[in-house]
Amino acid sequence: MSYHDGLMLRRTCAIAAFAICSAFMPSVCAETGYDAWLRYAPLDPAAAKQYARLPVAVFVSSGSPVLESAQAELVRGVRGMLGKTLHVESRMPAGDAIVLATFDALAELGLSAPPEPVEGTYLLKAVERKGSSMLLIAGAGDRGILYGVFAFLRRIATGRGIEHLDEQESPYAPVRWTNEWDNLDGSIERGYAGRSIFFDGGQVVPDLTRALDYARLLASIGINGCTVNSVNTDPRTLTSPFILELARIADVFRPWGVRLSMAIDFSSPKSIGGLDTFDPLDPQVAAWWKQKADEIYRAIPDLAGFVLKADSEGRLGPSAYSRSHADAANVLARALKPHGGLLFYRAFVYDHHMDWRNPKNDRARAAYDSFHPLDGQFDDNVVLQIKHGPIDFQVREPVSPLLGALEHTNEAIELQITQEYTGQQRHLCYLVPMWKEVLDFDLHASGQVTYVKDLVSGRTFHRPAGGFVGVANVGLDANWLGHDLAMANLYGFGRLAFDPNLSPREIAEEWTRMTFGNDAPVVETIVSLLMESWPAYENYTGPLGAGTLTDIIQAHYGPGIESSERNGWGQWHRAGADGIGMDRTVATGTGFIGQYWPEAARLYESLENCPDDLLLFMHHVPWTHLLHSGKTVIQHIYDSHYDGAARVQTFPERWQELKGRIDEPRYEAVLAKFEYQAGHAIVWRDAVCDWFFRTSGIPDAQGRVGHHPGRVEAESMTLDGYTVEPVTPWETASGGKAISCLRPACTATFRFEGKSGTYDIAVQYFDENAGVARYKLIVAGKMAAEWLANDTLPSDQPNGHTSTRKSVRGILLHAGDEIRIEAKPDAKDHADIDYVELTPARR
Ligand code: GCW
Repeated sequence: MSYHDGLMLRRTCAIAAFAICSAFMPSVCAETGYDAWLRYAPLDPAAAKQYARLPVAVFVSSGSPVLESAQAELVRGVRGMLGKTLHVESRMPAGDAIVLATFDALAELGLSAPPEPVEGTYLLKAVERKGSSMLLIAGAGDRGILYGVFAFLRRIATGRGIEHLDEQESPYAPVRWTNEWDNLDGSIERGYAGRSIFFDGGQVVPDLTRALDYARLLASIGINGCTVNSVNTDPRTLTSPFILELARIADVFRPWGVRLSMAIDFSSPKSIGGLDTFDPLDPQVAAWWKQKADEIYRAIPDLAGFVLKADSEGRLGPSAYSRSHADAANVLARALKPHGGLLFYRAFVYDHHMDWRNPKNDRARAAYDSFHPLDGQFDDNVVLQIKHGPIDFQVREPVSPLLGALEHTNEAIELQITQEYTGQQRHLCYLVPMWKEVLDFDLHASGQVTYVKDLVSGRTFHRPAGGFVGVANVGLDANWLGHDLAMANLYGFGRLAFDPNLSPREIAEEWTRMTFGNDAPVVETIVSLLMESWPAYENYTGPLGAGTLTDIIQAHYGPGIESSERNGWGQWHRAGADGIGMDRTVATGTGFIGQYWPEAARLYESLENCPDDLLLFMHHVPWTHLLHSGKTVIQHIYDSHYDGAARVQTFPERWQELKGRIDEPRYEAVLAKFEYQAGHAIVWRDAVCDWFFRTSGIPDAQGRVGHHPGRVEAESMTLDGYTVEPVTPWETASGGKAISCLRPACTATFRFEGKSGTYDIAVQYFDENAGVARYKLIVAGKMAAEWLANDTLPSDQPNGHTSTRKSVRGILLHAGDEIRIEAKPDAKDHADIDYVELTPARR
């Protein structure tokens, strides 16, 4: 569905919802996901009752674009959920009222403000005043009021009372930003939900409605900054005409209290500025940056700052002139300083041409080795932006030791909302529990209790700036992230950045209630699916801290176990005949563990202490090494992959229990995603288990690996037109082979030889991004299913990215029945098939 179709549908729905829902019937009206958690769907009458005494008069003590948004949002939310129209009064009403006021204005109302509140703090309070009830939504600054309004509406949407309301919240840290990796041509690096909402064809898009609506979503969870262009930025970003275009985005962000920031290219003084150098210590270069910053602030007076990726993955940086990262950061920070801007310097700096033969080389060391020696050399408006783990957003990593190694430098933690290594929004993977573990980790900096959340927020070392950055990469898909349930990650990022003491379950529940309503089975099911999803994903994709065993060179999506070895990218797991894991100990390994403060290092240095889930990140061990769990490493790998895949087989069935309780379009869309995920988890399971079996030579004690009852390999069928081809990498096809149709049409046939009964039939085929092949499944002469291979998976070859399962359930089979697949290839999609699997019907 296009954006405009989505909007139309949303509007139709809104009108219909009003007609039907004015009678306060539970709404299962068609939705696109566009409204995300801000749907304001009508509450059922019983739940609405507790808000019956909500005043209808609203008074706002002053005016500003942010306050206008706050007031309009309040009216919109109350009207949607309670069917009540609020009246905005220009003077303080004599009777009951909802009052929106800054803390500064509270004295005029005879009320006292909290002492020294940080910007964005809000207070919700029920006050009796001169015999009338006043519901106060007060805040430190206009943003505080806006956040207060959203918090108030959240209470109503989740059915919490407002009787004796007295809630005060302050944002945990000043920096709560998203980064978007959007390119000026409209593509998005590691974006999985369509094209950019900001750019197209080298320009800012003419209609910025989508950007405005995004800012509203961000504001509702307390996000106050957004970098709109990719850190792999185009130098044209800083040209004068483009700055004026960016100013249009800043204009639509502003009413929601979201400040624009931009990623910049370090070589700009030379590439677009006409200088013959970009040496940060050259006075001409400093002057160029200063004049550029002045020009930008004339167009965007509230620009939040710059983000810089330098000397990383081919980006130019200070090393070109043998200057330090501090030299580079400071020249920019000084240009921003007079305007109050921040310079985010990314610590994601490593050598991607490292010699893999040297066992002492270690990419995980890079950020600490590059930046720890510079602590104290960065200006006060520089923030080091540090990925949460030392490698790169893997399904499991230890906390980056650099986060605990900077006492005199501002820092922000970079988390990834877009699921680059965690299923790319085709798999459900609720990341909030992972982030929470990271934020609650005690790095023991200076021997003290120092949780990551306190280090990054600047609380530990009393830093003036710091906080949380989430790489979001929303796109033009109507539901923003491609998978309706993936929005729990965007929501959860904002909620944790505002209050990292919230629990992942609380966040999941709050998000579910707002996104799908308060129906108990809906809430229970969705919360449990969310909570199970990261452990399940970890189980079927990556064992014991070895990383996500994905193809790390290309798509970062399907299995590609050996792709991390024998190259310079440094994501090595070093699996071989003798065992697996990176030895990062101080005693015999790369010394990475020595980058932690001693109390944290002690957790990892010895095999006895090292937690199982990070064992292979820290140690190289034999396949038969016994884990704390009592299992051998190899048996754990087999078991966890079978467990993880089995867990997600339950997802579609559990979702189906919600039919009729969720609007049809979102119900169907999520069901399709779950069906796909269940199939792809089996691809993962088999690829990983087969590869580790071949490498270790140790069979599965439970006899599952390599034995697949009911599976008929395509290469063993009677083929007409099809030819047998090897698949690369071999482990991504059952038996390493598939059949490929190089003629206009082909068939593959076999006879069912099992016991008569009802079966589920799974056809494992490859849906390449090179054409749209057609398939027919014919059982005993009758059409059982017909489908197109028209997904847009990230490869044009048969492999772990494209291997896809078509499941046809409840087919009656008699011994001797013929099962035939008829296929028509299209362009370079050769209608490849891996196998067919028959299992006694499950549902
Ligand atoms: O994980 C890698 C991604 C790159 C990304 C880089 C980074 C924007 O694969 O696409 O580039 O990280 O964070 O800079």
